[in-house]
Amino acid sequence: MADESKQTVFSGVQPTGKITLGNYLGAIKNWGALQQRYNCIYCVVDLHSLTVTQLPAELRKNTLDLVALYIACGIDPQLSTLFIQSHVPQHAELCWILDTICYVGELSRMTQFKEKSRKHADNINAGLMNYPVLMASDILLYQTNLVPVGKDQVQHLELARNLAQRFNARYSDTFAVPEALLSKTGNSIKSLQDPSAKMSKSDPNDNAVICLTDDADTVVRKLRRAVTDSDSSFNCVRHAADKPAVSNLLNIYSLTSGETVAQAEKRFEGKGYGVFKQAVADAVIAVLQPIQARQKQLLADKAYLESVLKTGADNARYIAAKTLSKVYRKVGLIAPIR
Ligand code: ATP
Ligand code: LTN
Repeated sequence: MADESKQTVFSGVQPTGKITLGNYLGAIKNWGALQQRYNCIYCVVDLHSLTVTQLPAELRKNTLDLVALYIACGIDPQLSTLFIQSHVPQHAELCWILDTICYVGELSRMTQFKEKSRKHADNINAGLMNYPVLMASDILLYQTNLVPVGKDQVQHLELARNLAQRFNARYSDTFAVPEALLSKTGNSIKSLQDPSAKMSKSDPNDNAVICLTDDADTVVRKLRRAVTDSDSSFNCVRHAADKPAVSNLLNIYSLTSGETVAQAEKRFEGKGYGVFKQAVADAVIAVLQPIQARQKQLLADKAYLESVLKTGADNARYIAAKTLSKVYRKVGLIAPIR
């Protein structure tokens, strides 16, 4: 059960497509380290993924794969609450209440909504627009203080903060007001083909993205093909604003090898991009291989995964129900007759 003296951390990833190195370095990698200090709640946000078209069988597989991946990446179900969003009905229920205090204008201004509307022009559904309200519900149900995410989620988190403050002002103090927790160098890993775009699961160009499931040969090939910067200091491995592609590779190297960027710049001085890219590949492979092996092992043990998910959802439901009944009472709904 939750230790009341600790602050609460909540985060989630959608079980859509292949999880990328960006998802790992920007979010999941940082979750494990928080488990001792905080009450951590980690969720596979399957309801969010329905905002774009999914094949049901694929969604089911991706959801379980992601549960196993969380554990393989260091989430310890003994220390953290790990569950699937749709197993806790309070997420969708709070979402309805928060919908009624959220303005359409706030949602239509969201960068992710605009981008996804462009990408999925044939399916601009109401859920796509409402997506950040469901995310606010995820966070606010657990009285969350800190949300470890990548930079692209800061705008959504700002909305969650606004909704919490708006509800608190209107109905008296109910929700904790959460803050984003950003990784210093990993909060925005870029595409290997275009350093002005983030590395994204839904990028149609396979070479732009390293997936956590990629084997060693694939990682080497993708990094060999990664673009570098066409500046006068060709073949110079330096972290600088005018070298966004090399800086991105340096960030990836630093986060996977454990060396600082400065140490890496020194190591690759005068060595050229070929040697550097091979070293980045080696560091990435050394991180991915044990994760892949552990994930495979976990997926072979369905009974264990199911027991983790049952305990996680029971625990989450208990906390979520407390917050939701408070919310229902404050807005004037009559409590069910028992
Ligand atoms: P999509 O491409 O479908 O938008 P995504 O790759 O952004 O998906 P999400 O499930 O939306 O994946 O994101 C999960 C977590 O990973 C979030 O905390 C998000 O901020 C983080 N994240 C995603 N991409 C990156 C990236 N390139 N660098 C750092 N963090 C990232
Ligand atoms: N919108 C997030 C996924 C997400 C999330 C959350 C992250 C849904 N609910 C709650 C943190 C906290 C994304 O990464 N696209």
